[in-house]
Amino acid sequence: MSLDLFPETPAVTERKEPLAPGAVVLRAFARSGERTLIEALESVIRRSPFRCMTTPGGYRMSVAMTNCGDAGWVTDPSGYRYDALDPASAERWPAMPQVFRELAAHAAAEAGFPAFVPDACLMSRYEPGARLSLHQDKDEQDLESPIVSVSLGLPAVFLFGGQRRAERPRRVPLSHGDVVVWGGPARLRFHGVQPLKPGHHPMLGVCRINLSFRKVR
Ligand code: MD3
Ligand code: FE
Repeated sequence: MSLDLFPETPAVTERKEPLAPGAVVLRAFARSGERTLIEALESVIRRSPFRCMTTPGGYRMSVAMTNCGDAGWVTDPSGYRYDALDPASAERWPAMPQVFRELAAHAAAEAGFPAFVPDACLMSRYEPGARLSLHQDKDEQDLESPIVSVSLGLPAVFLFGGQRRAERPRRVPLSHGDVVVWGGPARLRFHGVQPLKPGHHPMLGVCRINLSFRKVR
């Protein structure tokens, strides 16, 4: 047996942390296969680049977004919706890479949601200062399915609120490779992301990327 003092791939310990009924954090779950995941992400954004969208209230979001899969979440001055076409290209969103689909299904199963087949993946890029204010995700027709979210790059503080906006949110730190599954009674809880702190990530540079997998139709 050899003693490897300097392994090329450091060992990562996956841990399952229940957050609330229906919500579980799978720490470091996306670390194995992270290179393939990032290559797939790069191929999607070559066809549908990140862009800052405008809210119905006329504000430009600080988070830049894009999508892959059969449907993509978009916002513009006329409202929020899921659309089969990327408004920037007038073409369909890039297909959801197989590694994305497999990671989402595997994480959902680990959290007690077998047979999760997402048809949309909203991809969000946070640069230092970018934030997401408290909101609910309820534009999806299928509220029985969970949402699986994958955090990559710089760490962020996730705000996990209650069923009502007024409930004070818990702060949940999320870092590179963490996956969260939100389903059942947690599905409609208010949530957001605190302004991203500056920093540099060895694989993704000066940003955090979140992939959120949904079943919208
Ligand atoms: C918690 N994105 O895109 S992960 C969003 O980290 C969004 O970029 C955050 O909220 C991010 O809408 C959070 C995804 C997420 C999605 C739905 C949820 C977290 C959730 C529903 C209930 C509770
Ligand atoms: Fe959300």
